[in-house]
Amino acid sequence: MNNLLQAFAPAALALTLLLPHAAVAEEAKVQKKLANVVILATGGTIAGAGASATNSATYTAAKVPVDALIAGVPQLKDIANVRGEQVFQIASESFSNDDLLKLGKRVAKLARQDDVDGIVITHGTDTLEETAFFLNLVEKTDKPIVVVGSMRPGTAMSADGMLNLYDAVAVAGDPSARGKGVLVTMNDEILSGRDTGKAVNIRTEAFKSPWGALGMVVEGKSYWFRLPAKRHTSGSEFDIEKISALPRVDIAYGYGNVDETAYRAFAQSGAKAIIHAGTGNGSVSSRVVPVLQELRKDGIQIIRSSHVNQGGFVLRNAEQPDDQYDWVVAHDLNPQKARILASVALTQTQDSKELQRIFWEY
Ligand code: DAS
Repeated sequence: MNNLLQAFAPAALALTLLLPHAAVAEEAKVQKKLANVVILATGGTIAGAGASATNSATYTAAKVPVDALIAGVPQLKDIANVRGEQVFQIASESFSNDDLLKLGKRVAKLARQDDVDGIVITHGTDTLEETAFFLNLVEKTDKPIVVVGSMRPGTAMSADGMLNLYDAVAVAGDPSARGKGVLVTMNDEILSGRDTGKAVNIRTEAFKSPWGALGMVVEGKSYWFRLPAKRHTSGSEFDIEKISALPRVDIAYGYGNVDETAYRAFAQSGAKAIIHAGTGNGSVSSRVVPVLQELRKDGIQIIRSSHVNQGGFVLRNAEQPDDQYDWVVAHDLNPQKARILASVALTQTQDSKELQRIFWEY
């Protein structure tokens, strides 16, 4: 018996030495701390439902509740501890300034919690770019905030919402996503909330940035290639906690045969600024220039942007004498993003030179 024991002793010894390590390694794998990610649901196509699997474009948005969205992607529990809140259940074309404030304040409260590592917002794609930019301006946190939508409802063949949501949770729980501003995950890409926009309304590859994606998500792993250059989140001078209302800012579209009607209507409705969504370089029809000069004299801020798709770029005193007229230019921001920035900036200043600084910096 002794010989038997002696023969196995070294192996037994090795086993006793190895087992704890193997067990610990297994234990560690099982116990690998998963990030705590909160999903704030607001509606949109990602929560949409159609009558059949062939209805990829005909469906009703904002039907599926957040817990069903989470249950629809069981793999989420492998990459994060996820819980959901239903903030709204609306199609995003119906978002209001009050909705932006309510959502922004909820995000800020969660971001302050030590048991929250990242936040995902499921959102309709129509105004997703506006909400993402708004949060980018006013959330004083470095924690990842990821806005995500889908172009097809979950009931359709090749629905894109499940993977978009999986990617969003993966990025929101990834420490490497900290400090990169508000992000958007769509179609495997990680886009900047500042400059991404919906460029196509009928394909899953719908969101573009004129300056390129920040990175990619592949099988739940983030790959980064560039960083935002403009001020955002914790580096922003704006704070959602200090904003109780967003001043009215409207957008008037420039086109051939345009006249003063829309601009005057917005002024009479109390707009504090009018975004001129101009042709080309933010150009202004000769029929409209005198009206904008008059409205400026009445105290309304005039901001020239461009409605060209994917990358308008408006410079001061090009096309119009902005210095002489005391107008502001929106730089590379499209009209709907210019509206968001103007509204946030007007909570802090009425000075057109300060507004122009803000448009250069954000
Ligand atoms: N109506 C669109 C919206 O809610 C649907 C979508 O694309 O999400 O923005």
